[in-house]
Amino acid sequence: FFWGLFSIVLISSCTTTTGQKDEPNQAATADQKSFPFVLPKERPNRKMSAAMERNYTRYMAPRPEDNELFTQFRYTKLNGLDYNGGDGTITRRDPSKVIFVEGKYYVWYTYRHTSTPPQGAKNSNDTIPSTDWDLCEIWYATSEDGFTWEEQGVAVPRPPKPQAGWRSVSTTDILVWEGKYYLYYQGFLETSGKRGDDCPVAVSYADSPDGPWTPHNKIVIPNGEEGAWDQYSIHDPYPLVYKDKIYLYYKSDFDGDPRLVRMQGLATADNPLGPFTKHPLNPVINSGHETTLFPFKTGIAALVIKDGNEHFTVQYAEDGVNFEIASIVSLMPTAAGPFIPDAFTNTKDGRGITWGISHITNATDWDHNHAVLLRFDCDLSLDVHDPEMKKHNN
Ligand code: AAL
Repeated sequence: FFWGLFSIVLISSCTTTTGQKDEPNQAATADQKSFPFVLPKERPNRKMSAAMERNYTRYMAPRPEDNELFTQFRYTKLNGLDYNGGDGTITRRDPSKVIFVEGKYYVWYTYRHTSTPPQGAKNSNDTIPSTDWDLCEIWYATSEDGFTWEEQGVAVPRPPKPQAGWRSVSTTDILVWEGKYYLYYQGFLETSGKRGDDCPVAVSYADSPDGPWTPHNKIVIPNGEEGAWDQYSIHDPYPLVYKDKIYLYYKSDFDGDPRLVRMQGLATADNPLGPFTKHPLNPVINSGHETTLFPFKTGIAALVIKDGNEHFTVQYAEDGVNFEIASIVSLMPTAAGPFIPDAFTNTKDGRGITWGISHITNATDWDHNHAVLLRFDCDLSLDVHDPEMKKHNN
């Protein structure tokens, strides 16, 4: 009886739906009508509730399936990287963007191999790390298919004291500019947890992605002046080439003041070694943790991950500066480093991304604290059928 009744209700509601679908909008009677079951792609010419109004104005399309900046993320374990049985002594985290050079993908990341897992700032010393990203080096791996990776070893070691990074170098990202390669990274001058996280950004460069890397030995993005939003740290440097310049986005975090949260800023330059000019409208994104962006159409799209009012959104700025929410998503890749075919081509027609490397962390107890790299796949590309993209899509 129940299923019979249910089918009658279903059939009659479908009939109503079909009936309503083709009806023209009549503003005069709109207020009395219920909203059509089939969501119109264009904003209907009728008075709408705040929620329905927002559905047409806030996102890139009223339905997620029509929104080019909506996706569901999928994850795959990587082959080839050893974690010592997950005992916390080896970590790989905060991967760079992935690049493709002469038949191989490359990724750089924060690497730690210590005799113990992190023990917190108080118990740390020259060999015991305080946090997962303390006492680290920048290592790299290559792959032919994006799933099986061969670790190649160190790219940027810790420089001697007192240079920026003597305590730890971490959270790197890659720029390719005029045929040369640049790795930007956080250079710790003290243990993380004892204000070491107040670190600036340093850079090393090379003629080949396999190195050797020459440290520039100068801070390339300094912390902001006293009282500035980025006074305490410049983290997660993330360079792209846009509008003939280097657009380097970064995170700062207001030193944990509970009234303020992590946000993202922009610094631009004509030369990879600087000087970088911080954008006068900084911060340009009001949320997010690790920094992940890519050229999209004429502008820049951002994965806004983890922190802030607008966490778990994909955002878009037509000018690379004024970001708006394009979609709300779930299960975002943490610290995502996408493969972006046009990251450095100065494109005015960004095509988006389909995969990359991210990390997951076990941060629940100090004894096993470490992070693991994994692959994410997504549909944030305008060209899933483009042969060039397909080649890299596997
Ligand atoms: C990360 C990044 C930066 C922070 C720490 C290590 O995920 O945001 O690199 O400093 O956490």
